[in-house]
Amino acid sequence: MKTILITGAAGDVGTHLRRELAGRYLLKVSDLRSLKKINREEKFVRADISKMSDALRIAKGVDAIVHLGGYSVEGPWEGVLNANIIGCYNVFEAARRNGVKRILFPTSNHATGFYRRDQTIDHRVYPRPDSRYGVSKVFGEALGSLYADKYGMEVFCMRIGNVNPVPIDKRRLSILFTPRDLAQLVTIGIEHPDIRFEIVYGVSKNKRSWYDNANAYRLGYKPQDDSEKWAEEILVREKPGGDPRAELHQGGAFCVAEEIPNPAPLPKKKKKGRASA
Ligand code: 15L
Repeated sequence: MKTILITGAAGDVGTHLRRELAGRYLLKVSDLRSLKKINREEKFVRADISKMSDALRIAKGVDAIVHLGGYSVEGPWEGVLNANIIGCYNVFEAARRNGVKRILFPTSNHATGFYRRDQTIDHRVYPRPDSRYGVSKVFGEALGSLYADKYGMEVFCMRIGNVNPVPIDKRRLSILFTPRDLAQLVTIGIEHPDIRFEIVYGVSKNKRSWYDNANAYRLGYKPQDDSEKWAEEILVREKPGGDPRAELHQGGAFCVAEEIPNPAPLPKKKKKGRASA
């Protein structure tokens, strides 16, 4: 059975993924925070990926890395820099030095959030980040491309929408990514024999999607879920108005906000500039 390192395992996406992958892989799970519950086939290692020594330690002896660790929304530059620029570099470099060839990098819909909602975009569009956070995801994609071309690593970038069992608002109807579809795409990223450098969209088969996800389908992705069955209920609930720039663009509030509340804040005393791993 393959051993997979999941960084940022205590976060929302990490928690869904660990549950979905349980029993299919040996999971080495890391984070700066403690995990609420550790399953039998999991091994927890606490780490701060903004430190190279920690990144080198956790990347040892694994077959692939799913690098979820980092700042997951728009926020102060110092936090984004430490977690998503320095931390991301450390994880790629630690993988290379440890001979781990395959990295799955969950980038984000916010790498392309300044495309308009009336546009359909595919994996070949030029990035249009909507935030410092979005810029950090473009950095991760570029780093992945470098490590694939220069060092022969196998890099699978998933521009993730919103991981949730159900959509939470109108924007998320277009980018819902259910946990079981997430698990399917991650499994392709781990198992597909021909990955060199790929960008795919991490979304379910949503009727209202803004993406042409042909590259994911080419690799065998067959999403099971479509947000449309919740559309009526969501649209009735949605209050009209809001910032017109947010409404116009795919990134929504990320296009206008300086800070989005962090869904997984770090323990208070460690918050400044630390990276969850
Ligand atoms: C993301 O990239 C974030 O990590 C997540 O917390 C959500 O905000 C998501 O995008 C979204 O756009 O809903």
